[in-house]
Amino acid sequence: MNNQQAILKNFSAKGTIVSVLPYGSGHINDTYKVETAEKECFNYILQRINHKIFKNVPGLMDNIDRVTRYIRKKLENTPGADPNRQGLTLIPALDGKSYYQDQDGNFWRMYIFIEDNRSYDIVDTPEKAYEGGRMFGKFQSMIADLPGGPLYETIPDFHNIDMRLETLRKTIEKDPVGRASLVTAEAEFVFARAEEMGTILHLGQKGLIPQRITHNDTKFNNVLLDSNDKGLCVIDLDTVMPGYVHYDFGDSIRTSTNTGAEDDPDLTRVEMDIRLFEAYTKGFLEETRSTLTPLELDNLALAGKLLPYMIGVRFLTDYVDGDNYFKIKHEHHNLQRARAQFKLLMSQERQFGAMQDIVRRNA
Ligand code: ADP
Ligand code: GN1
Ligand code: MG
Repeated sequence: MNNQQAILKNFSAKGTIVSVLPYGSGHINDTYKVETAEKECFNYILQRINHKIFKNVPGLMDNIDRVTRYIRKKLENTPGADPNRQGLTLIPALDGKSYYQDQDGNFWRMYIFIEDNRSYDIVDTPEKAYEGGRMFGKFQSMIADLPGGPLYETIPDFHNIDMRLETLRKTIEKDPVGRASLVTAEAEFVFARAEEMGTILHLGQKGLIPQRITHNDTKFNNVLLDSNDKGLCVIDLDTVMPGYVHYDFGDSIRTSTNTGAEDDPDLTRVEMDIRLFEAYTKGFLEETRSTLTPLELDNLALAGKLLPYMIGVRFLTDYVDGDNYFKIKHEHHNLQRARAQFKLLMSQERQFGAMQDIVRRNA
């Protein structure tokens, strides 16, 4: 807490700090909730940005600064909107920058804490799934006309499945911590599906589907709902950059339709609930369908399968590599996560016809 207290002195936040406590369940950054004594002052989120993963933090923060300012401007011009709750608000450092770098080279940022929010790791009703779909769809349409040129690519090839598979292949070959023999069945599962899973990337590479500004981390806990479970704010903007609509749709399907946890040790709990798929799709397409091309729409259901596959590949790679990327809670956590993602994919494969029908009905 002392270190964080010293860091906080470098930001222009108002109020007397009473506590700084670890917060949330993100796998990448270190997040703290900062509480202030005065009723009239905001509480805050303080984050140490993972600069091992994000190699150019000033570039990343410039993206976030541009996106949050643009959304704020739109909200300020929307009657009845609340810009401090419906968008993220950065608190500048004392030198005016959007982040502070400490003596050890760590990068920190601060946001206004959005009060009375609900953040869900598992979605249990179609109403919540619908709200998430609406919010991520709206986010995409809100920043579609962002001025000032393309956003900086904070992690190059983030959703390039060919590259992810190549990394898995090489990591298994190198076998740095002697785990390769433990993942033979999972690797076989992965490589048997490689061709189908390359479809969206290859359409993009041929210029047949457009690059848009996408969020790229639309896990359901990256949208905050309000105390009535209505959509409030899209958060976690580290990977907002150019991408295909499929990545945003698919990652939300991965997390909003799973009846189990992302890392469920009990695979019998992991299934795709088709009612949740329908509700999310309805919300997402209500906000985006007028801008999507027929080919984008034709491949949305496939995107629902692609993201569990791709994140499963990433968890598996990190496991074989010795857990250098995702935060883990126990020794075989990344393998457990990968298995849960592949179980979800199998459930989707059984229901793929219904997924395609739902997209068609809502397109
Ligand atoms: P990570 O990249 O590690 O997932 P996030 O930016 O998603 O980091 O933050 C982690 C968690 O902190 C979120 O899931 C959410 O619960 C909470 N959080 C982040 N920003 C805010 C905010 N401005 N107001 C309230 N809660 C927030
Ligand atoms: C990470 O930051 P967080 O926890 O919202 C990861 C996503 C994965 C997700 C899996 C920058 O998201 O890509 O889908 O974990 N973020 C990054 O839960 O790699
Ligand atoms: Mg997050």
